[in-house]
Amino acid sequence: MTEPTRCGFVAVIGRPNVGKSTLVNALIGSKVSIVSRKAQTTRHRIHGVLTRGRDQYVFVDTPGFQTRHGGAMNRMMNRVVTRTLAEVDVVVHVAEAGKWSSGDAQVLPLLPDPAKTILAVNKVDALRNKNDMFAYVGKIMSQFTYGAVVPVSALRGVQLENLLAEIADRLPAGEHMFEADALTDRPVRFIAAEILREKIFRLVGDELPYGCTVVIEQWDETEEGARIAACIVVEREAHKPILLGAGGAHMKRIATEARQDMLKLLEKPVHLDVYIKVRKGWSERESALRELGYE
Ligand code: GDP
Ligand code: MG
Ligand code: K
Repeated sequence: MTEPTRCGFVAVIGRPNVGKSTLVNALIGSKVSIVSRKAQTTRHRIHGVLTRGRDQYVFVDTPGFQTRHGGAMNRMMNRVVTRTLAEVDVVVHVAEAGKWSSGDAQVLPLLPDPAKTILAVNKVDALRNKNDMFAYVGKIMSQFTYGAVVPVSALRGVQLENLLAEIADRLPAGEHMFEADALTDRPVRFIAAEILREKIFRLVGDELPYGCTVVIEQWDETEEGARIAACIVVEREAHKPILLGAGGAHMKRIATEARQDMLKLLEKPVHLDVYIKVRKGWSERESALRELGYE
């Protein structure tokens, strides 16, 4: 008799910049959700799917917690996180080796049943003294009793098999929800917008406040190529020159790099036009957020 298949949702949670996106990408083995140095670059739930033998893991890359800024954006993201954790089968709480802060502690009250919750201590490659790990994990375990603890390095691919094995142990028996080769349930248009947003954050993320989003306004695709028009929505007139850079150099680079990635994604020539629009105080108004596609 063959063993039944297993399939379940896996949420990856943790404060910004602990390496959640990097970890999901490393586990799936493909670049699905975006990665950047800047906090808050994953605003959407992204399902990355990994199918191996009888097991199918459907990853949900939750948005990071934003603690310093209030507002509608923050409340909405925390609601998304809470709802996500209630729905999933396994929760992977990602923390950074040797660096436990109030941002990490804020995650604890939201964690569900300890039995389905795994602590992944990421960035072990950056830890100078490996012995520090015991004290670090001990301190965390005194606050929440995780079902398992796995030290990993998402960047270097260390211990990822062990993490997958712990997750697999917690997957419920059931039919697979996705085709074996499915990578994400996000439409290609969404991924294209994420590509552009990643380029913006990488180039001007340090100067540009969080209130910036990308809307795909035109998408004409044929066998021969794609014509895409994207609009970058910023909160203030003053954000425009930051995005543009001297003589439009930033914008040019952002558009060029995004176009190259989109070309790889679609595997055909891409003509990309990028515009900037100012929409005052948009992150404070949930109605505006919904209009822009944040449900
Ligand atoms: P997220 O905000 O939790 O999704 O974090 P990201 O995946 O965007 O990663 C934040 C930063 O940490 C990026 O600069 C990553 O390259 C870096 N990072 C992620 N995983 C590791 C790791 O295992 N080791 C090291 N040294 N850096 C990592
Ligand atoms: Mg992320
Ligand atoms: K990030």
